[in-house]
Amino acid sequence: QKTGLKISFDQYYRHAEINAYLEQLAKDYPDVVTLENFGQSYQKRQMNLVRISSGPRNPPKPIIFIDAGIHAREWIAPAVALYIINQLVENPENSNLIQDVDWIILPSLNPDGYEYSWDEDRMWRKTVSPGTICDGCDPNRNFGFHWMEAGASSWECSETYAGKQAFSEVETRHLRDYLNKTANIKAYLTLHSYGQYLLYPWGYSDALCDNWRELDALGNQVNDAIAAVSGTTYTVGSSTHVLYAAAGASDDWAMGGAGIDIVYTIELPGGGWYGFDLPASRILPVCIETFEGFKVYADYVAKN
Ligand code: ING
Ligand code: ZN
Repeated sequence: QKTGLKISFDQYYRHAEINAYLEQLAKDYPDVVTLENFGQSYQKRQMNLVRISSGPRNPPKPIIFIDAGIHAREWIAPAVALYIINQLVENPENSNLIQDVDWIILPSLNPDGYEYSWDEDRMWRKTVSPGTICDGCDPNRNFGFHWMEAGASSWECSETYAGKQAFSEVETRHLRDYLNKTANIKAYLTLHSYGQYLLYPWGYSDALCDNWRELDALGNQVNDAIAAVSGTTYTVGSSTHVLYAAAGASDDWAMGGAGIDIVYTIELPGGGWYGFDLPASRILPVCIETFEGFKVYADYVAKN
């Protein structure tokens, strides 16, 4: 019997509330949702992910892995991740989306930073691991693939501080280990804000990944599907070509380290005063339009 814990998309949720929702879903939909321990954050917050699957198949179904919240202040990212989970599990109209694809979704990859952005500094981006002068490391410069080669800082007070060494942060190590041990991940999608970009590798230099034409074409299809809802358009291209070079990001590592083929950093729309503080009234419209893009990813992964 469902306990009826209701999630809505007119507000942002604290990390503990996100955990509570995931736990409840796993209880309410045990045939479809599996809650998994991803590990603990630096400050020992519990990080969970959900696997969403209509059931096993032989050979196994391809998996779409989605994470969000690697940057603390980008609150719309966990919100969209929760919406995807909610729609895949609780909306029967979307049952086709879990027939041929399994989904693994981690809505809160930097929970310490996220909570700090609620309680202390709305503009916090990094982790909170202590430094000598300044705390925190940019987890999206901390992955060990061409680490520190571009767009990252070795100064610990910088917003793009890459850490003392690659994978210095426990949260990035958890992601590395999870992607390394999990077979059949076909697509890695990481949610950020803001700017409306669909970015594919590489970020460490202006080189393009081998399958960039495929990623460019698919990105344009995703953009078309999102734009059809209410006109929001995304810029599609490699990180370095359309935004800026940055080494040590999770997307480069997902492709170059974990060997995943379909890899994008998705920069969701901005809003509010700073760009990261999209008003709560904008959450639902952004979720609805973005979900159309995820349908395109699911379709592509199922067929290729
Ligand atoms: N932007 C991303 C950042 O980490 C990015 C952009 C991602 C650049 C991946 C290169 C590679 O800076 C935000 N908003 O975090
Ligand atoms: Zn970001």
